[in-house]
Amino acid sequence: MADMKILSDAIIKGDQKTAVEITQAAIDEGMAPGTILEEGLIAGMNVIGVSFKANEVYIPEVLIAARAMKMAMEILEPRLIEAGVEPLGKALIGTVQGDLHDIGKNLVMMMLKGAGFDVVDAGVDVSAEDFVAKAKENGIQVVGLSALLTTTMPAMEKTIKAFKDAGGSTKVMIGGAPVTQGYADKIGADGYAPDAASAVDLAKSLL
Ligand code: B1M
Repeated sequence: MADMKILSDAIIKGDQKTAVEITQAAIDEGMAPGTILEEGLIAGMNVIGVSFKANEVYIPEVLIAARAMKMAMEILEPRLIEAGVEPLGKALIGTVQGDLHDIGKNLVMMMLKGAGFDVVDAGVDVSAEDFVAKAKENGIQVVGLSALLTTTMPAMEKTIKAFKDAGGSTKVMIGGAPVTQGYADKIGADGYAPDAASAVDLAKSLL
């Protein structure tokens, strides 16, 4: 019988081949897709998230684990849809207007996917209007704004204002190297996360 502990260990090690094999074996044995997701894939990514926060693993290990998860998800996703397994929530992530840095933003995206969120990638250099339009179009609950330049931080404030003006209940969280909790409080963000693993905890708390 496909062992979910071996699957979660394969994600932690970034062992794509084993992750895909065990996922396929579990599907073939008729295991519930939600169980494979929760007890295998998400369990593994959760360990990576905790270790990343504690500086026990670094960006390359997170990227390798996320890639293994992505490969396994490719075969599991159609089964999840068939089984009607609901994502944890819907998130939209992008880098604000004027800013082209996307490595941190992509990490946040991968960790959110790893935690079970349905994530829409808004890309880089995204205007306040585009964030609001994409959030509306996709029924987004949590928006994540990333900025790496001190000169683009004001675009976060502009985007938060655009969401407030548009009304609705979408929550906006922010992050990126120059961003601080104090800045988040000052511009009225719903939350700030210093790293990708904390962004997952924050997004969950904002749902
Ligand atoms: Co740029 N750059 N860059 N750059 N670049 C920095 C940011 C800089 C600090 C370098 C320096 O001068 N020491 C500096 C900014 C100075 C400042 O504003 N204070 C800088 C500059 C000035 C520039 C240009 C203006 C340079 C120029 O052209 N004169 C230019 C701007 C272009 C633009 O955006 N309009 C520019 C360009 C570039 C490249 C294109 C060459 C490249 C980006 C490639 C890419 O992203 N695809 C680049 C890079 C790579 C960097 C450095 C070296 C690395 C950034 C990075 O990816 N870090 C950076 C210097 C440095 O940090 N050492 C630098 C790794 C990444 C994982 O960390 O994004 O912080 P980070 O994400 C973290 C957290 O911040 C958090 O989670 C992640 C990890 O857990 N996080 C979030 C991020 N977003 C989050 C969102 C959340 C929550 C958490 O919620 C939603």
